Amino acid sequence: MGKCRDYRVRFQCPRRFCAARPKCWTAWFDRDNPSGTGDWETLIALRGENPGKICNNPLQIHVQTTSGASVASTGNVIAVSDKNTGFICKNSNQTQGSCKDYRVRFQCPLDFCILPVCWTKWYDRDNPSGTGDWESLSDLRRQDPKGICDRPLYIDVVTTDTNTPFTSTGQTHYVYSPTQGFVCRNQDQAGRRCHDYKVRFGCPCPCFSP
Ligand SMILES: [Ca+2]
Ligand SMILES: [Ca+2]
Repeated sequence: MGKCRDYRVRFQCPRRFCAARPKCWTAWFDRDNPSGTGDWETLIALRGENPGKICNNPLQIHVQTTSGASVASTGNVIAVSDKNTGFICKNSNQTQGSCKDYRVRFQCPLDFCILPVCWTKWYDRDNPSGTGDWESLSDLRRQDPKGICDRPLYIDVVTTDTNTPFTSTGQTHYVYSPTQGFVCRNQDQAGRRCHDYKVRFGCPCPCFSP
């Protein structure tokens, strides 16, 4: 007198089916100008400044100048241009003039563009007066067991005083991840002192969760 086990199924499809899976593009991002050392449109900085606006595993990067010209047309020597790091043009690499001003966008799975993200409240459980600012996900879950979804997709970290994105502070992280939270250690900083940060997590909205 048993009952059926609970099964799940999946199907193998022709390669062209998977290749044709719908995709989408993010908005264009232009966070830097080439007036300093170059034009830095790195993924880590863009994510820090635009939390939840770029998927975790982009499929492609698309780069053009802010006026819409192709990279090739500029004659610039490009240091980095890939979907994992983003885009970097260094003025020091140019034989004539400096880098143009570029903008970038990323191709993502369609789900990313159509499924809304719900953000938790802001958390600031620690101050950097000890060894650093410890806002790890495990500590935050202990403090607020029901406040954070099981699998956060994104993390947003800003200073508590000026709401400056962590990636714009020039400080070094020890942990910076949607699944582990955020830790800044004083010992890793040039000034031996972290700013005080607050964090929040981007989750699948409850009505869209599996
Ligand atoms: Ca730019
Ligand atoms: Ca803090």
